[in-house]
Amino acid sequence: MKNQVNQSPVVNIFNEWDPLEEVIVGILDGLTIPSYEPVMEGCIYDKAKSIFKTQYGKRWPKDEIDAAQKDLDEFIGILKSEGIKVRRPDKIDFSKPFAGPEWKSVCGLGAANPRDSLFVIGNDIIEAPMGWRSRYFECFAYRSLLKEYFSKGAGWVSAPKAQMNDNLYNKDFKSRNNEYVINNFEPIFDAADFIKCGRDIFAGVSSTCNEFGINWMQRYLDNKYGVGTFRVHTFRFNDQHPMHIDTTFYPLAPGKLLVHPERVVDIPKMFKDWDIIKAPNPCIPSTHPLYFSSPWMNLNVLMLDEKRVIVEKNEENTIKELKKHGFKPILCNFRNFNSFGGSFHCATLDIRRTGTLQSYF
Ligand code: DAV
Repeated sequence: MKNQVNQSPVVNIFNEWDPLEEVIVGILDGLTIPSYEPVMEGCIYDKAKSIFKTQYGKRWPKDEIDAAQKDLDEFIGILKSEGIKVRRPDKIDFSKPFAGPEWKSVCGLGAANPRDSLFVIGNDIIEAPMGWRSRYFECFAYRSLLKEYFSKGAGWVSAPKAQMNDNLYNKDFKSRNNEYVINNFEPIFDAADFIKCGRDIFAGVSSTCNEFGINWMQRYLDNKYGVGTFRVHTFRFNDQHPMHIDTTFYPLAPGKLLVHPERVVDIPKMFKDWDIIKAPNPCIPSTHPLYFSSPWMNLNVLMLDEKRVIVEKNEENTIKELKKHGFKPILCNFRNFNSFGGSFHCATLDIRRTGTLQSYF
């Protein structure tokens, strides 16, 4: 294979807000119900548990997937009309069983939420170890794209393969603030447990991300870019089902931080000069099915640049609040997609934004 390294990098990401040029958007094809596994005790809300315990290996209800697909098509249409290049994962059969030497998974999950599997920083793409056994091979859905980006000069690396045996999980775990179902047996993270803000990267300890995983990320970045180039900050939030930082703590633009009003109790001192935007309560009806998450999908917006932000069409309070802080919301229906674990930030993976590495503090 011929390696060509372009002058302008095909992969270029340093923050969440530089003008977006190319993005991967997840797919609903092949989305399968995984079976209940130890990590879910820390992530899944009680009312959603039974489907994983009884319906595993099956497809999600067709009418719900069809409705989510309609949302996704609308979202892709908006991105394209804003001039952004949209890329899609490979269609993989996630219904096949797989195993490690010490565990089995009856099937995979899907590739609806690329933000979880791959961490893009600078010109580099890092495959996450993943917090769920059922998601162990999820990054394979992106391998065609990864090979293409690699051939055009991007870095491509995988975090250490996790053993994911029973030693990783805390026995007698109970969902409480500051309790996590995983311990520090080995480095574990989902890519969405990190969020980027130039030289500063914020990580939330969660049931899919331990301190060992965060240390691995800091050490990797130190070795690759030099000590002090990136500063990974570790936070703990008040959340009984912590999973991923992007519904909790989200630097939207220079000087503007969006936070969950209850999970973030103390704003870190480094943000003393920033405009802190407390997310309003979500408007999603309590009857709407949410299989993987809390209703706080309203925080999970996508920045197209420092002003333009994609927001769920029905989240009127969030739309108002963002306008008040100088943003220009672009509205898109996404409720039905939300059922499957994420909103606009989760459903995408930024590949290229126009911009350079800077410090915002
Ligand atoms: O707030 O339930 C959902 C995960 C988003 N990737 C929450 C976290």
